[in-house]
Amino acid sequence: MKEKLVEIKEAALAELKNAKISSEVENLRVKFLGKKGELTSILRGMGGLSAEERPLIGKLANEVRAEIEAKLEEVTKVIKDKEKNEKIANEVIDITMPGKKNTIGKRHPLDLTLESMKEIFISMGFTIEDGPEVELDHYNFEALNIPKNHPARSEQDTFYVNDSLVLRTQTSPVQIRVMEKQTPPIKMISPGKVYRSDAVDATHSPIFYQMEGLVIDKGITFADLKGTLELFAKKMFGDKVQTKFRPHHFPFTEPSAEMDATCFVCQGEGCRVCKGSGWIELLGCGMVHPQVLRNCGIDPEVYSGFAFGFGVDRMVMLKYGIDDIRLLYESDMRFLNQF
Ligand code: 2U9
Repeated sequence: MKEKLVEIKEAALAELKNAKISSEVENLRVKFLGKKGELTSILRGMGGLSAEERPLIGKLANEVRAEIEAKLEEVTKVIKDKEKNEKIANEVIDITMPGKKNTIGKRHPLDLTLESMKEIFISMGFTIEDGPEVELDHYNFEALNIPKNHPARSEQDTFYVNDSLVLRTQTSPVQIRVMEKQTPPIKMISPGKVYRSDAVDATHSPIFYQMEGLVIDKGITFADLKGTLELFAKKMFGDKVQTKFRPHHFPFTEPSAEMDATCFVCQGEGCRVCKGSGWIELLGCGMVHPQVLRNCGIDPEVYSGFAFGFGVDRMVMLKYGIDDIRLLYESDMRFLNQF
């Protein structure tokens, strides 16, 4: 057994001397010192030794183990150092190589315009409200006083999910929902995506963005509507902008109007953008129809209010001189990089 132990020691030291990589060293550790290793199996056989032999062999076995462990440690350190130096040498960074360019995304022009419009209304004390894009027919049409035979309800204009659900065609349902649950005063805007079953062309997209506003309180008049929307136009397009109101018709407002602003390209002179008229149609507006107030449980004898709505895409197109709405939805980087 003594000879066997010396044999193991010599074999271990010789093999460790030839090891080149850390995995080899680990394999040798298992081979000689592991649970199923050569030294362990010798120690297991010590039961058959005499009482005199056992301490001598035990002592020798411990010395052999200690020597192999010391060699293992020494070889491991040398190999680890060598491997670390090789790794560092291979990882040298060539600072003369050209860098990799990171492409950074940009805000979409629709998002930029929406943000500046929201900021103007927030500065005037409006809250921003949100609502579902898949909407009940009741909120999208019925509560807004839009009659059953109105063309806006036809399948040519509206995407129907089923008989009572539509993709909202305007953000007005958000105002209805707010009026139902909140007693006036209400001073809110509802920006968001709307859907219409339009054929796509340069000025029509089945998805576009709207921003509507609603103010309800005691004693609100058309003068409040004019003051608010004129201030909005000046903050949005500059102090020189003038506005005018033309009578119009909407089922949900009475009286109703459209507001035009002097063209911000030619300041009213007449140009390509305003088609020579000097004016640009900006938005629709009016005093909230008493029936709409009643539909939401608000007494029109006590409260009155005004509402307005505009297409955000149209604003973006006017602001940046974009002549095709499709550009806003194609995600073409050559277009988007210009903002
Ligand atoms: C309630 C009461 C009244 C919202 C209004 C308009 C006029 C309007 C159009 C602009 C261009 C829609 O995107 S567009 O096609 N909107 O002209 N919208 S008044 O009136 C409301 C809304 C909610 C409860």
